[in-house]
Amino acid sequence: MTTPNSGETYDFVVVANRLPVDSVTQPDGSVGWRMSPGGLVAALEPLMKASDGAWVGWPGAPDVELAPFEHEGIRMVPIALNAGEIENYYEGFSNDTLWPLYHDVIAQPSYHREWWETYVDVNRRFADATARIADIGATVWVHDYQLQLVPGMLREARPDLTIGFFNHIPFPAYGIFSQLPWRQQIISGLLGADVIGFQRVADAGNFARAVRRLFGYETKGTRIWVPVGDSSDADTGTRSHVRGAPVRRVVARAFPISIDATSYIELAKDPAIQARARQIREELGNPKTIMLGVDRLDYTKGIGHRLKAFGELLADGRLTVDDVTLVQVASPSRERVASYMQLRDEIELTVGRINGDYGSIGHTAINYLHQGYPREEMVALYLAADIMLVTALRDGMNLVAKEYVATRADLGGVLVLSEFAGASDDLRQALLINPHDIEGVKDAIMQAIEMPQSEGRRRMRALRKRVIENDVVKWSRVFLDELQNSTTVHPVSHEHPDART
Ligand code: GDG
Repeated sequence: MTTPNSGETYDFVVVANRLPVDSVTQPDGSVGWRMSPGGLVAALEPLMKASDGAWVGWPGAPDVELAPFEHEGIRMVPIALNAGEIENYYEGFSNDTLWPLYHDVIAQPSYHREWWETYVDVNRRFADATARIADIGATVWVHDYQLQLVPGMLREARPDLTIGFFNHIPFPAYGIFSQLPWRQQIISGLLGADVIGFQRVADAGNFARAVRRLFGYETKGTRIWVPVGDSSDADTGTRSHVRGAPVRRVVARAFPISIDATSYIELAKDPAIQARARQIREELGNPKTIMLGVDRLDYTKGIGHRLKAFGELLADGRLTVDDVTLVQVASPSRERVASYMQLRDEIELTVGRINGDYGSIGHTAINYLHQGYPREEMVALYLAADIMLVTALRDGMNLVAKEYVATRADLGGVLVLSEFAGASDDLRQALLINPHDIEGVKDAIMQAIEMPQSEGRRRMRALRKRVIENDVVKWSRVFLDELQNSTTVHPVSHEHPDART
């Protein structure tokens, strides 16, 4: 067991790949920090400030060795990564092995033993840093697929901790997950947590099945009984179970993430942002219909499928560029990973072809923007768009869909939403589509364009109710309540799981 530092310790520790700050160079040349806006920060900031909280994460640039520092009331504990580690752990194993595997192999995952070794090393570094700063009996909340070994490593070093884990991306069916050469180690690592959160019920079910298939542990509903006497090895994933040994209850269930709805509602009320939305419409030539896509440029987002459907509607003459324009924000992402470079080429070729074939002087079919924008501009775009297209092929949740809905207090706008995005579990009043069914996507676009205003308003009202009632603050509260409950109400026992309800 590691003992916490005699100095700085914290009773609530968030562990995520990235710290919630970006570095900024000040006018005088010195480097400072700016909070990076995001739902997770919005949800956890009040909690971190209210408790004695710290955030462990990578500052986002290579070889940045920094002592812990305070920013806007949050203690930041930076983890340094060198260029080789970024290549193997982050761009390699996280984004070119786990990301495609967990998104149903839309792109081919690459399996490299040296990437895996660095993933183990970096996870160990995060776990060690956390073990040193967590107070006795502290609560630790680990986030996402980059850090799946951390719960197991932490439990071994610090059995006194209460450990939660949340997976922001899907968890694949066993038939796909089982491709992973290190599948046992990953499951073993995750089972170190007391509560393992997923976006969808189906993700939690896939995880429980992997546990049964790989370890034969008992699972019932959202509960998994993990023998405490098992010794696990992060490198090999082997586990040896002592019969009759006590069992530890782990909860694996869905906690669908959401957004900081209030901040979007507030931004949408801002007269300057409303004026900017009107200006965007004018700059686009006041078309009858503006369609919008906002995604990181990622192959999971189905941008190509969306473009294909729109291109065919123009080719069929069901739409013309005089009436409809598509604004596609594709924010730059993972630009050093080969599959992302190839995707960018494909998307840009398609955009160029559609614009060349169907555009006219003064009317561009697709306004393609390979840029990131401030949140105010995103909200202005949401306000300006008559139709929001979310056509993900696989997506843990998709926050863009929820942001669009929160923004539309005017009850305007229609959301077209892929059933393969976690958001579709909740947002049933959207026009739900299967993005692989191009005819279906085309019909949904036409239905959105032709939708009577009364129907659009009715649907938007229902969607907004869901998003406003289930915001990110509620998400974190429900997760942390489950976590507290898991350790206080159900301690380790010798009972056989079958004896429980
Ligand atoms: C992962 C999971 C899950 C995008 N471009 C700009 C910009 N964004 C913002 C959006 C939104 C966020 O980035 C993207 O969130 P998504 O949920 O849509 O997708 P991922 O990045 O893939 O997130 C996903 C999420 O984690 C949370 O658990 O929902 O399924 O894949 O907030 O607005 N923001 C600004 N400028 C941009 O150009 N300001």
